[in-house]
Amino acid sequence: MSRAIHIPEGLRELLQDFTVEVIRNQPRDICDFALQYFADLKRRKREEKGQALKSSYEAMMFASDEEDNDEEFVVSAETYDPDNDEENREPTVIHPKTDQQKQRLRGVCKDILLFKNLEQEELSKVLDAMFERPVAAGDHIIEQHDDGDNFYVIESGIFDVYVTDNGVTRLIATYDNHGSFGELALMYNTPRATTIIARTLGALWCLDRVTFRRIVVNNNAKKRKMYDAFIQTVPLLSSLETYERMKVVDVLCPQQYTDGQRIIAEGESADCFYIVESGEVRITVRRTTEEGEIEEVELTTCTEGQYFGELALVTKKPRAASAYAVGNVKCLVMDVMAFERLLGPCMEIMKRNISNYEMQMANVLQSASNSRTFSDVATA
Ligand code: 1OR
Ligand code: 1OR
Repeated sequence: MSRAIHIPEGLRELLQDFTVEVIRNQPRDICDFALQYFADLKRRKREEKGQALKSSYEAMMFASDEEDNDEEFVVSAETYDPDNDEENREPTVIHPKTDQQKQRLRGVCKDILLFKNLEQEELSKVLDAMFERPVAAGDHIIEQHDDGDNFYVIESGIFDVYVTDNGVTRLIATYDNHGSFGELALMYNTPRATTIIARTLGALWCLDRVTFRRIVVNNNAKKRKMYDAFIQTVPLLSSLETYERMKVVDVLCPQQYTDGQRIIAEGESADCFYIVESGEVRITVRRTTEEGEIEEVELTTCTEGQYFGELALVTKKPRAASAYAVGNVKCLVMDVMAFERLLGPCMEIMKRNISNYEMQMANVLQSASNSRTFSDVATA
C-alpha cells in the first residue's frame, strides 16, 4: 500500500533556484556555497518582511542624495539604535578554527583599520565569525551592482578592482597581498561599487554581512558621535559635504602614540594618511652634514586639526620625511584606498600645500644636491 508523500510548499522552487545559482556560480565547495546562499536568502526574506523596520541609519545613507540631506543625516546618525536592529537578535555565528588558523587570522586582521578600535570582546566575536576561502586565479570575488554578502580580509594573493561605467570597464586599483575590501555595500546597504577579481592564487577571510553590520557598523555609529564635532574643525575637510565628512569618519581609526614614538619613517612605503586629533607631531628629514654624518632636521610640526602623510600617497613614492610624536599624541588614520576614494575633493588643497613644501625645501636642506621635487604632483 503506497502512502502519499507530502512535499512542503515552496520546496521545489527553493531547490530549483538554488540549483540555478550553483550552475551559474560553479562553486568549488557546494556546501560552503549552500550555507552562504541560504543565509543570504533568509536575510533577504527578513529584509523584505521588515522593510518598515529598516534602521534609521540605512534611511540616512539613502537620503544622502537628497537636497536637504545634511541635517537629516546628522539627526539620523544620532538616532541609530543598534539594539532595535533586527539583525542584532540573531546569535553570533562561530566558525571553528584550528590554533594555526586562529594565529594566521589574528596576524592578517591586526592591521585592518576597521577592526582597530573594536573592544577586545567585539574583536573576538568578529574573529570567531570569520571563515576562510581559498581563491584561484580568475575567481570573481565581488561583482559590481550585486548585493553585499561578505566583508573580505586578504591573507594572500593579488586582487584587481574594476569599475564598469557606460559599458567601459577600467582597472582602478589593485590589492597586493594585504588589505580588505567589500565593506561599502555592507555599511551603506548599497550595491557593490566595483568588481574584484583574483589575479593569482590566494586566500581570503570572510565576515558575513550580519556580523559585520552588528559589530562594525554599530561601532561606526559610536565613532560618529565621538568625532562629529572634531571633524568639522579640520580645515582640509571643509570643502566636503556633511555626508561626505561622515563617510570619512566611518573609515578613520583612532591611534595613540607616546612621546618620541615614530609614526612615519622616511623612505618607507606608505599606506596611511593621518589627521592630528590632539598633541603635536614633529616632521623631520635626514641630511648629511659637512662632516659626512647623518642628522635629522626638523621641517615643521603638525598640531590639532592638521594632517600629514598625504605626500607619499599622492606621489606614490616612499615617505619623504619622518613623523614623531611630541608628548602624547592622538591621530585619526585612514588607509590609502579610503584616501583615494573619499578625499578627491580635497586634492587641490593638498597639492597647493605640496607646492609649498617644495618652496621651503631649499631653505631647509641648504644644498642643491639634496633637493627634492614634488612638482610632478602639484601639476598632476
Ligand atoms: P563594496 O562593498 O562596494 C566593492 O564592494 C569594494 O571595492 C568596495 O566595497 C570597496 O571595498 C572596494 N570605490 C569604491 N570601492 C572601492 C574602490 C573605489 N576601491 C576599492 N573598493 N575607488 C578606488 C579607490 C582607489 C574609487 C573609484 C571607483
Ligand atoms: P609623506 O607621506 O611623504 C611624511 O610622509 C610627511 O611629512 C609628508 O607626507 C608630509 O605630509 C609631511 N616635505 C615633505 N613632507 C613634509 C614636509 C616637507 N612638511 C611636512 N611633510 N617640507 C616641509 C615644508 C615646511 C619640505 C622640505 C623637504
